[in-house]
Amino acid sequence: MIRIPESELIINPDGSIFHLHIKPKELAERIILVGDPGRVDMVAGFFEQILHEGANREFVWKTGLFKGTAFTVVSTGIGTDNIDIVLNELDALVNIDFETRVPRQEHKTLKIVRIGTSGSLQKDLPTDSWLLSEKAIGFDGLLNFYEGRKEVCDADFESAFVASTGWLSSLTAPYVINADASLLQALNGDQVHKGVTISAPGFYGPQGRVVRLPIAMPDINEKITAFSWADRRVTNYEMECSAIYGLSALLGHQAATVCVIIANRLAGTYSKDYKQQVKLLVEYVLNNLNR
Ligand code: R1P
Repeated sequence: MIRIPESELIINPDGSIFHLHIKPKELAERIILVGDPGRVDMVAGFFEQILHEGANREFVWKTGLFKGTAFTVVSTGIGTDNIDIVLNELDALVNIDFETRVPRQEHKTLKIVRIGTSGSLQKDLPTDSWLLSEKAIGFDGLLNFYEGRKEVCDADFESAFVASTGWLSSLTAPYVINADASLLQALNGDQVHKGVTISAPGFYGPQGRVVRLPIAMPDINEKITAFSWADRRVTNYEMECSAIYGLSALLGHQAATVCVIIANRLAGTYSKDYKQQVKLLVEYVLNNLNR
């Protein structure tokens, strides 16, 4: 087995991983990811006991017990570049021996659920509803840096999407990837909409927002809303799901994303108080992952 050099996997002097500042024994198998560091305390508020906690930059985390089961909640900050750090470091914590710096013989699978906020691209997906992402479309290009991209992505869906939207060749080609089937089943429920989620590498231009700058594909959102392929339509925009699904598939972890819709891009509406819905969704996810 090849020893991973100090420069490639940085372990802090206290034995914690470089950015997350988590030590291997402090991580639970069930992981909740939130974007906003301020939401970590809200999630941990459901724990009856806090076992470990820490913070570095935008990565704030707590491990605790929810109805007797250990969960770790970690904030990722915004964007798929942060997800590259979070997913690789979470995986290293369980699948690399920090003493010898070699991958462990026995693979450990994490259950990772992102709870976020999102903008709807469909009229019948209103603000304050919940959306479980069955598939993600990455506009961000992160997965293209990894060798196994082709094996885990849905090439047919990608081709149909590129053709139907008239995707510009000057932009990074979108990648399409599924959520973990068992987590989708665990999180399924009457109150949960299902859909296909775009993760964009920005909030404004990359999500078709025009404030002062004109954008390269002015009619992109109309085309996305109208797109359908194999009975699937694209439902919403956020900024992390694609990389979470892609890296989880490559690293051998289970991942799903469920978001509260806080804006409807077609109707031009914005939720009056989405925070209550986020809290209800957190409780729903914790209970469903605890089964
Ligand atoms: C943009 O405002 C942020 O909000 C959404 C996007 O994915 C992006 O991270 O999700 P979170 O509320 O989970 O951060």
